[in-house]
Amino acid sequence: GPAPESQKEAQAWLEQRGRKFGLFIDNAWSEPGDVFASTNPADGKPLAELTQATADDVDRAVQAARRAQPAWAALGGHGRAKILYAIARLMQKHARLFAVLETLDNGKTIRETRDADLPLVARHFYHHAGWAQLLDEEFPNHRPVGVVGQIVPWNFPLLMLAWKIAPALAAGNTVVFKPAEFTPLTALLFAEICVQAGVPAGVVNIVTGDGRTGEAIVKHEGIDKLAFTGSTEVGRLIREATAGTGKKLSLELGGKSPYIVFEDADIDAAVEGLVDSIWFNQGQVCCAGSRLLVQESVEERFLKKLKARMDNLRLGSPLDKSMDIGALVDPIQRQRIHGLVEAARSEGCEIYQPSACEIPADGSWFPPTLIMGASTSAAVAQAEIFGPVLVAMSFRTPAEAVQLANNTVYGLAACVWSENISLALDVAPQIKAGVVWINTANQFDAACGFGGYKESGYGREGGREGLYEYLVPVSEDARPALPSL
Ligand code: TXE
Repeated sequence: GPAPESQKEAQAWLEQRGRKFGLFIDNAWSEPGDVFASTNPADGKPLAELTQATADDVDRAVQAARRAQPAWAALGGHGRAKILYAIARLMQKHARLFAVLETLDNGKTIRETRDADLPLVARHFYHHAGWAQLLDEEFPNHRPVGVVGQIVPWNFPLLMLAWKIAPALAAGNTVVFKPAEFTPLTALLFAEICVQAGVPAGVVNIVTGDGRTGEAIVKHEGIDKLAFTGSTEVGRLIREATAGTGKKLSLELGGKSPYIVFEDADIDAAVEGLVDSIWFNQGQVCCAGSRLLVQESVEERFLKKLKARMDNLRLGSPLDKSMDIGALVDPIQRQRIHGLVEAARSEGCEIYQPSACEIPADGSWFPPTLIMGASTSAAVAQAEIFGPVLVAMSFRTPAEAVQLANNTVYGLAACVWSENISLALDVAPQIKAGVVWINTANQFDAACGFGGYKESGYGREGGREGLYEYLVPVSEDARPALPSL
């Protein structure tokens, strides 16, 4: 597993704070109020108690953010960049502690938190430090939106925090941020990093709690913009709640992304890509390649190789660095996924799960699962399962592949596998998805805008596109006059 020191450090960090946390508002910690528990999903044991922030708490956070915003904007791009670079460096310095804490709180494997989440988090802060420096030059006719409310889910707690907070701060906004109730711990450790990095009081405020806290943020009149990542259902509620308020809004919601394999694909590479696409983070990924569309002529060969590869996936303690599959975030999710798989079974689908895959007695786990023979309208073919469950279907022609790929209310991501680059380049733009990967999967970079079409939401995160979400245009005459020579 990870060096025992990092595990000890994570436990010491929790112990030092009495495993009980208040809210981080105006660079100060409040006394814990009404608390709820966050558990380790790998063993079901409680990790810490967190404060359920009330509407009054949210109001204090918004007021602090409003007071801090003008000075934060006036600091200028270079001043803010210095602080964002400091955050990036501190995230790298404490990467192991963050990775262990994230794994404990979420259940995802240490291999992922250490090799994917943390490097991407640091990269995101470095990248946006760069943007802060370029802001005056590249966006001369824009100013910050003001105070931003940000609500994120539990699947990539720290990475979603970085995607939200880094561009908001770079553009001169201040934030009220709410982590998901299942995974609040790394956001609280991040609050301490902000203080160390010299983030002024009120610029970053972190309030914990469930949907009620989220609702208080959404409804607060002092919020100028909301950025949400989570379920399509809650995204819809937020859209309704903000209609007519003038609040700017971006939504990153669910997905049911197609993974298309043509007969001339490099089959071994496509199998490996699929393992990454659907079993990374136990399939709890908004852009997971959860619908395999494989050309009929290679279907049998592909599925045979896929099953053999599934047999080799190791499921177990997320802190053990040789594990491929960790725990699901919560037993509620396990129950939901189980229900969907059993419904498919009773409808006559064929279900494949590796026979040698042992499920630990405690915690919330689900084996890698392949469903075959589902109709295109079946729940498992249409609903976002958000678990380690792949639904396989076949097609005959490229046109049919495109039709099946687009047969979804979602439009977040897609993969196309073919050694015939003309075919791949012809098919890719016909798929209505925010990102289409060719002969690869799950490539993320801070410089590249990420987001969806249709019920996957709107707005982009990352790169130049993402910055527009945190800026508003100003008219020419609102710009400061040029000094006379
Ligand atoms: O999401 P929620 P949940 C999908 C996925 C998953 C399902 C449920 O299918 O199984 O959603 O997950 C806050 N006003 N995705 O219940 O409820 C909540 O506290 C304001 C896909 O965790 O959307 C949390 O911080 N905020 C997705 C955040 O919203 C509210 C990632 C997300 O929680 C609120 C997550 C309200 N009324 C889930 N109610 C993706 N595509 O990445 C809840 N929240």
